[in-house]
Amino acid sequence: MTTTNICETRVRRGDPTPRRFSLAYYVDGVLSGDRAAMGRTFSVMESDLPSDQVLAEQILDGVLCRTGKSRRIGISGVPGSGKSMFIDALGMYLLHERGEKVAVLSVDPSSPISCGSILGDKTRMARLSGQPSAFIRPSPSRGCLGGVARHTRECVLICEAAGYQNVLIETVGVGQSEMEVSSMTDFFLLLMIPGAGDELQGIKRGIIELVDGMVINKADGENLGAANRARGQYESALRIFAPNREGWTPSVLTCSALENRGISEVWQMILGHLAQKEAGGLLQRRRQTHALTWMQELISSGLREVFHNAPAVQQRLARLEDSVRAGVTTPLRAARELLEVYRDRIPGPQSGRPVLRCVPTSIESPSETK
Ligand SMILES: Nc1nc2c(ncn2[C@@H]2O[C@H](COP(=O)(O)OP(=O)(O)OP(=O)(O)O)[C@@H](O)[C@H]2O)c(=O)[nH]1
Ligand SMILES: [Mg+2]
Repeated sequence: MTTTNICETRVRRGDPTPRRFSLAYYVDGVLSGDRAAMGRTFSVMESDLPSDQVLAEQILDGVLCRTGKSRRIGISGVPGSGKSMFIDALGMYLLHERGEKVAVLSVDPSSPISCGSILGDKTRMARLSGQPSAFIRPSPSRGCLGGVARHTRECVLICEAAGYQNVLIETVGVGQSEMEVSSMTDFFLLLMIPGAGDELQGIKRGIIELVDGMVINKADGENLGAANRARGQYESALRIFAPNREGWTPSVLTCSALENRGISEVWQMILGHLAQKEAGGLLQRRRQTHALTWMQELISSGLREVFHNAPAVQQRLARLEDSVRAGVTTPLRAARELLEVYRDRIPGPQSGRPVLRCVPTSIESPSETK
């Protein structure tokens, strides 16, 4: 990549000023698997700047024809179950035993307040992070619902376009994030640990129903017996809670990420599941559903943003919130008023012109109804 490709836009958002390159730099860089270009592309994807959002869309358009060919694997489990170490072991297996490239999108349990990203995961993937055919991107979860980074889906496409055959997504085990990760992956793997009680370790039934496969990690040393007992228990639980989903009953395996045992068996289970789904056309349908879910989510979040930015809404929102907090107005009425004031001020097919239908209440000032 020559410096002549470098442009052009320097976008300001306080300090430090993010440096931006030409669209061709990002597209060509991603398609050629240039790691620096990939990292920069992720920064564009994760940026809140409107100009970056336009650029991100253009980059995705530019690489779209090379996406969709990877295996997308979600890996979840209670904190400390060994997800990072398991990914480290699985990644090394894929690299060295199968000669395939691995991208890891790691969603850190970062604080919603600091919006920071802890560096722990790279150190817990010590072997993989040093490999030229592995790409690890810990993403700040930014405190968004469920903790899954907002732009993980875009990042998956970037990794695919860059030629990574396997994209592994580690998620924090906090309920909603499992739903999100399962809605963007071909296979959802749940990691458990032995000896944490006979029950399902606080894993909710809803999550069990998402599971395509389960692995009892840390099946080593004195944990071995407990791991095998847990395996039997989880097999029974899955037969009850997730029987024969899409023609597949999730298996339960044991492994030790620490000792590198059972990793290839887990991968064979994943491949078996994917092959079965592909043959029946289910994989394609699952991805189509995921793409539509993504579109719907973008529409929802876009509408929410437009709604909250509307001056008419902003004029009323704080007062109505106070009123709801004080118990003077019901959330139902407050939401209806805000939606009405928003809808009626936007010229649309029904209204044709902005009309205010909302009846002023005691909590509104006269100026708000103008
Ligand atoms: N004995 C044993 N310990 C393991 C194994 N895998 C991971 N550990 C240990 O378990 C601890 C947690 O491992 P991580 O890989 O960080 O777990 P995690 O699920 O990614 O943790 P969070 O990202 O914080 O939720 C570490 O101390 C690991 O050394 C294993 O197979 N056997
Ligand atoms: Mg981890």
